[in-house]
Amino acid sequence: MLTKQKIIHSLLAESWVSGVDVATRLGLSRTAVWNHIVSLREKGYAIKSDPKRGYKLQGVPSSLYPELVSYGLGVKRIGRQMIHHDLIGSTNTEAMRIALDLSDGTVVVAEQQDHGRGRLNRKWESVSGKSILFSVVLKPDFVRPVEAYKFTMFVAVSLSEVLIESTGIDVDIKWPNDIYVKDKKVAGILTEMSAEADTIKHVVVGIGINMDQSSNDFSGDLKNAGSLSMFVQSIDRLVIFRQVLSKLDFYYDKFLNGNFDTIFSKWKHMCTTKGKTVRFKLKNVPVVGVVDDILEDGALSVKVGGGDLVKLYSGDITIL
Ligand code: BT5
Repeated sequence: MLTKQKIIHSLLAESWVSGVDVATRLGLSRTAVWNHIVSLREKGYAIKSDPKRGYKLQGVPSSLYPELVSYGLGVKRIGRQMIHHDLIGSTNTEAMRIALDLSDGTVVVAEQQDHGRGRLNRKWESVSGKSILFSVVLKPDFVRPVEAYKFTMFVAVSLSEVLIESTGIDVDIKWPNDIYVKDKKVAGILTEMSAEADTIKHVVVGIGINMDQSSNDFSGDLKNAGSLSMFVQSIDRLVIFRQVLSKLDFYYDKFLNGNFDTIFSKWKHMCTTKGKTVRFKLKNVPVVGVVDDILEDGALSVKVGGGDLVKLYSGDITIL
């Protein structure tokens, strides 16, 4: 753990922390501790100092800094290592770029992205500090490239459960990767991977959650985009992010331990796409059908004219 992180954790744990105690615990001089306090203040921490009592944390910045996110997090893999950026092109692009050097579960998080991506290089919009934008690097040993949909599924289940548990709102999963509240898309998932023949080298799952945007924050053509603050009164980015990381860690552990069936049945239960009339493109031709089922291999089975079943493994559907 970095020294600054240890100092913040001490300050979060106690109301006053003496400079001598911190210096002894961390093996630093009192001047070194003071220098860290100065740079933490520059980062936005409000830290009171008193010659007799030491230091007291009076306020924290609104950023998703690793030292705040990690405090008492208790995760096995996801979020044990975190890299934070104030501004980056895309956390997915960055995580894919450096994945080889990162351990399983490392999180790359940003306050703002200026080239945020959806699938097929579509744009993912965000406003600084109003979303949670992060990517998780996963390096499971045994998952085959054809099972990539399982990552999207365990992430969708984790996100939905956190939102239901912490806000009480109804959340729907729209196949394959969208999280909706009522008719608004409030979160999206982008799963990318680097694979060789039958082996996955690493997977990067990118997650964007709209927290506090108003409808004016989305461009005009994004009629179905929404944020959680449109549905719930007070919602805290840091609290939700920490809950999402612990939930991801919980379900990733289940996944690694061969319990994907539980995840799949939860996913199916929360996915409202079944039974809906949908439009999609088949070899570039628009087709309308009724969703018959979501299959174990992640495919959407759609009944089209004449009763034929079409299996969709990727792409977009419009619910009619
Ligand atoms: C997604 O793609 O929904 C995946 C979004 C993943 C974003 C995260 S943010 C952190 C990480 N770093 C990245 O660069 N990406 C990931 P898709 O299903 O293709 O949906 C993209 C479409 O959603 C766009 O074409 C828009 O129509 C719409 N859209 C764009 N921004 C949106 C927003 N903030 N909220 C809701 N919809 C949005």
